[in-house]
Amino acid sequence: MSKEFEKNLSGNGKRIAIVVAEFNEMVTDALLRGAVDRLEALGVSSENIFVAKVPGAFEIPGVCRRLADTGSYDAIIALGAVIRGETSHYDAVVNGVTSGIASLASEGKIPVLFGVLTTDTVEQALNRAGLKAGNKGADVAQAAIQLTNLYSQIK
Ligand code: INI
Repeated sequence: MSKEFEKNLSGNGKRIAIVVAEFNEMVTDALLRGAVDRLEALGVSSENIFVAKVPGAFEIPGVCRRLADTGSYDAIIALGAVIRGETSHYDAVVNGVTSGIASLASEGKIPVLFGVLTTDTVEQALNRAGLKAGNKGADVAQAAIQLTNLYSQIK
């Protein structure tokens, strides 16, 4: 008979790092609040949530890698907002952060969650940071807990 790994959303005892970009802070603050609130709702204690602020989304992957290399965290959550209307180097920033996080996540050491909004307008970003279309920070926080519990079952 086949066996399925258990889906477990308990954050008890988990240590979670969050890397959040300050660029477009109105949006990223809302993502951060959404993430922290959801982690706490799932049982992560506030002393076990570690927040690193970086200037912009481009800086996120480097800090995520340093955090991953410590071996001290169960998951890392990357939060940012890259808005096309606000930047001429949108594609460069998006490509940098996306490929950096994707390569770290695919190493499979710990879950690395991609909570970087890429939108055409500030309004679209705000909507996805809690105004209308849910809060991406909360969604990726829950995904982080689900994945930490899956990773610990894979032996
Ligand atoms: N960083 C962002 O996080 N979002 C943006 O929309 C953005 N824009 O508009 O350019 C942005 N740029 C800064 C970039 O992430 C780096 O901090 C900067 O290039 C220094 O490396």
